[in-house]
Amino acid sequence: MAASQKCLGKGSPAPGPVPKDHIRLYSMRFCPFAQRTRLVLNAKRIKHDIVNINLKNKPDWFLEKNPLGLVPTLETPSGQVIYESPITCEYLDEVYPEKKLLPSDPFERAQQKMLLEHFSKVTPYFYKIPVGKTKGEDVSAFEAELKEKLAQFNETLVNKKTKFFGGDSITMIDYMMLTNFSNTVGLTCTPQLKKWTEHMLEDPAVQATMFSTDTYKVFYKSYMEGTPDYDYGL
Ligand code: GSH
Repeated sequence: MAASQKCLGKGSPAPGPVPKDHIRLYSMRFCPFAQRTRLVLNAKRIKHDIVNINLKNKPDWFLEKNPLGLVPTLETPSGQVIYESPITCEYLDEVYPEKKLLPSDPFERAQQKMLLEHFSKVTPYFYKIPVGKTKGEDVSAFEAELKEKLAQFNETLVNKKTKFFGGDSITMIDYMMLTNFSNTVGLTCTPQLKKWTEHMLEDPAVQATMFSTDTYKVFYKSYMEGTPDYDYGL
């Protein structure tokens, strides 16, 4: 089940058919969007296999499955293809109904999706800040904007008075928002968000899909240098 295979690039033979009782995830080990799908697969204990893709040099057979050329992409044994991380996660939650991660109440579900829209405005900063720093640029304005947005998430948790964004146990929105915020800016001004991060790190699905801080550092260094080491640590 673990993502342990070396990535496949252009010219690699296409993997065989998806086994009958499995679902397949096309992934990249360090992709935060693919991690969402990996979290849901793990949390719901869904039988799956993982094919890692060399995103710098994508195989033609992968582009035929997902013309956007993005991971995560799911494939079922009958050849159905599903992509875009929130769509893959919702699909899995619907098709594998045990341990539902999305709330059954339509308003609560809508609230989670709205929160995800807010979070999606934040994700570019996780790229802009480290890239700017690598280039020696002044990123203080980006950092201030990110801090302001994180303060809003902190406020959401304060108002809800719950451990997680959907209540006192982990639900879909927590997996969608999983990020190591503290890598980008400190969390001293957002104590509830800091606690949320700590609770998240206790979750078995989170532990099963995360690498060590040092491993991420090495990967991101290679990524910033333009030669991402997708197989680092294998
Ligand atoms: N909106 C997509 C989602 O939520 O699934 C974003 C996925 C995404 O950007 N994945 C990156 C990717 O596949 C890897 S982290 N990049 C390949 C490319 O841009 O060509």
